[in-house]
Amino acid sequence: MSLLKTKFVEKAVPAAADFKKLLKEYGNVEIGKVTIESALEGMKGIPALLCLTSKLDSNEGIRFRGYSIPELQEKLPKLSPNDEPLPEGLFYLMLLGEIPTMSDVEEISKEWKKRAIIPKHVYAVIDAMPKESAPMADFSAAILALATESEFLKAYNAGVGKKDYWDSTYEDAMNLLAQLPVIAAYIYRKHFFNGEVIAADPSLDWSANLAHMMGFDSPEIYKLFRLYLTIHADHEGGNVSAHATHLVASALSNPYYSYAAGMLGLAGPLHGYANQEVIAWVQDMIKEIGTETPSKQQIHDFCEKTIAAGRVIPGYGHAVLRKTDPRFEAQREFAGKYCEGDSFIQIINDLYEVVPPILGSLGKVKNPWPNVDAYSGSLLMHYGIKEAPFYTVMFGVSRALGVLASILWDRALGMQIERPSSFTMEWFKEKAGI
Ligand code: HAX
Repeated sequence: MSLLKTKFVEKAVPAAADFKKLLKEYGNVEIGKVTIESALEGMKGIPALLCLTSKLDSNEGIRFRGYSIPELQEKLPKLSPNDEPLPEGLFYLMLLGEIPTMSDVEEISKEWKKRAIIPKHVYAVIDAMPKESAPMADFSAAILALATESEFLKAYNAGVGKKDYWDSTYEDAMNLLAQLPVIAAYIYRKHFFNGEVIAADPSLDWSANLAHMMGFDSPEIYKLFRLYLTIHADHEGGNVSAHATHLVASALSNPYYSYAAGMLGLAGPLHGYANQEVIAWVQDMIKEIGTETPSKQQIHDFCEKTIAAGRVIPGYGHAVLRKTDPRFEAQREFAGKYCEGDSFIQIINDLYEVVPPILGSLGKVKNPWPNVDAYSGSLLMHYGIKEAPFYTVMFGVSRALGVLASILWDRALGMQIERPSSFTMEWFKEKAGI
């Protein structure tokens, strides 16, 4: 058994006992109130989920097992002091709650390289998708096609007992994490480079290999991919992709089905698709204004026009955050270091000045500040990855780290099927005293 798996069992066994004790002895303790608004407006704020891997504070932003993004950049193993953290290390941290050593990270890296085997029929499924299908549709279809390999499915069908579900889930999670960059790069090359596939380079880490297989090789772009795949990995349990993965897994669906469900949620414009929309929207702005260097007043007028048309400004606002997203800040810092003089990035920076007062003035937007998606596409564009429809796939590769670590814990703790109650409109009206 690998060190990671051994350590996981060592932690999972006492944690499962704690979980059972909490339920048995304190199950009837009240932990929050539910209002008509919280129930009817997307269940926001209702304390209803357990998430071990990360926690989102509305003002401070995300912390992964207690560590902020700048702390991860300082503490997680890196290939050199000025590099970005290796996401392999973040997976270790999210799974075990401990900062790994470089040798822990190397072990994961080695294991993922060994497991990165894609059965032929998965490529056939991707090839069979029409050229017009969105890369996220190809990605989700490929993940479902991979489920033929599910160790969980095999173990379940062989009659394995509940307490061992985590074991085959672990195998599936590790296999999927190994397979995803290969699949993502294959989809990228199919859509935008006539299907000319580039083989993995065994000397590269997980992130650099994704860049390499997509056709991009430079120390700076490898660094960007390490940052990108780190910051998109997790955003506690209630966001659509994490919650969908957890919900579907709660029905004992295998990790492939569960993660595919999460990806279909990530593909929505109010979630991960926003990273594509930002680019399309800024490109429309450039076209309409007729210059790649619009003034702040011109940007302001275009934003007002978007709002007047009843549309949202993509990349701004958040269901939980109430300040600028630290994932936005991390990318802005990267751009400040490496992308000086880029006119597209200048527009993204100008939007940061222009948009918040406009959204604030509407009086209804709870968070006028930018989220992760406001910046990510512009950085990829800077390095020549101009195909925005692919961006959500990259987000999805990263998000796998968090949601798969989470469903592993769901299995280890023996979590039950999720089944909240729903009520009729009459019931809500009666509660309101109408
Ligand atoms: N532009 C214009 N109006 C906005 C807005 C924006 N960026 N953000 C919120 N609003 C509007 C809402 O549409 C809503 O209007 P109505 O009452 O007329 O329906 C009102 O302000 C209140 O919304 P809210 O409570 O502030 O925000 P929600 O929690 O309902 O929604 C969203 C959060 C992220 C979905 C929202 O801010 C939005 O649509 N943003 C733009 C899309 C986007 O960037 N999505 C990515 C979010 C981060 C993420 O998940 N990344 O993957």
